[in-house]
Amino acid sequence: MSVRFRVPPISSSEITPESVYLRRREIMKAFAALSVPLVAGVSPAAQAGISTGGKPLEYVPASQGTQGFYTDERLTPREDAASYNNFFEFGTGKSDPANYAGAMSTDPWTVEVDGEVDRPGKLHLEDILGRYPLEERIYRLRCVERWSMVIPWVGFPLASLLQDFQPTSRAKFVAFETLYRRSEMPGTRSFTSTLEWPYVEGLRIDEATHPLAFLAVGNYGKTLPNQHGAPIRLVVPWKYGYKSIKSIVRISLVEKQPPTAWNKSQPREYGFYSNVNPQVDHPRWSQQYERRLPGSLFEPREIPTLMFNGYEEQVASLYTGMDLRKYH
Ligand SMILES: Nc1nc2c(c(=O)[nH]1)N[C@H]1C(S)=C(S)[C@@H](COP(=O)(O)O)O[C@H]1N2
Ligand SMILES: [Mo]
Repeated sequence: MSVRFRVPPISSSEITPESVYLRRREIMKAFAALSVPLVAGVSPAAQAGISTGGKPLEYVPASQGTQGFYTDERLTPREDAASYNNFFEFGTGKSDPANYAGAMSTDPWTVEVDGEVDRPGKLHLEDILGRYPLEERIYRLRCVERWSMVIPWVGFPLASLLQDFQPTSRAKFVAFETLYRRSEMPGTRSFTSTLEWPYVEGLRIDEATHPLAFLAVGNYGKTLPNQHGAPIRLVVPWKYGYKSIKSIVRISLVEKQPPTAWNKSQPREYGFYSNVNPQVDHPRWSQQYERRLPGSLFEPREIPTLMFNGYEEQVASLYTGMDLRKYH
């Protein structure tokens, strides 16, 4: 695990100058309203006044370190990361979270830890911030829908929190649950989503305690904007994005494999493991390529998807002997 983790750098022809890029929907918008001027050098999301997060955090910055904690790929600009999200509690559209998640109140916030632990209990967000030293991790995150980003997260290893509650020997899996507050979450009141609420996710205990599994309380140096899952969300960089559950209120150590939101909704399409795997197609599309955001009509920035999202060296041993087609 001491070998420095590297990925091939994106060639300069793939890098779109800031002043040139326009995402598809921005172009559509520009056509729809030709009177709207586009200011060179400022992204459309920034012009639209998207909230990109709150208070500055103190943390150890990411360094060109080991074990996949760092990549020197170009960061996704924070305005783009904060305006193209999946957070179905606020709607199914990519801009719904940026538009509606502001209504979610995140203070006070409590995370309950229960189940197969010797010391069940609750942590208030302030306890969490006081207790766990914050560090930065620059991770790729790849959505099952084939877009990907590179985001500097601020947080701490999930393993540190789990350890404090002393899992028993029967704790084989970790189940996570998102806040479910209908009054603040229009997507949970709509009939267009097939998900059940609250949104739930799960990991096997050895996945959850792997050093790459991260609880983020911020990104780009500040507390999380709500659309990214404020005030605390999971980041599991070798799995498809939906495993990285947002706005967590409960973490339960359990003996049996827990249900997960997407698997319950469409079991044929979404398995429990959901490791990024270019060899295993989604039933409706290939997973071999991804589009690194921000892309544009002119430069889609399509790149090959890597096994375990490029974290193979770090995590492959978790799955030795498993048929990754069957356990997808
Ligand atoms: N509670 C909750 N968590 C969620 C989701 C969601 O709809 N609800 N969407 C997931 C999906 S599909 C993705 S791709 C990532 C997106 O994270 P980001 O918007 O911070 O990039 O969040 C994941 N976490
Ligand atoms: Mo996703």
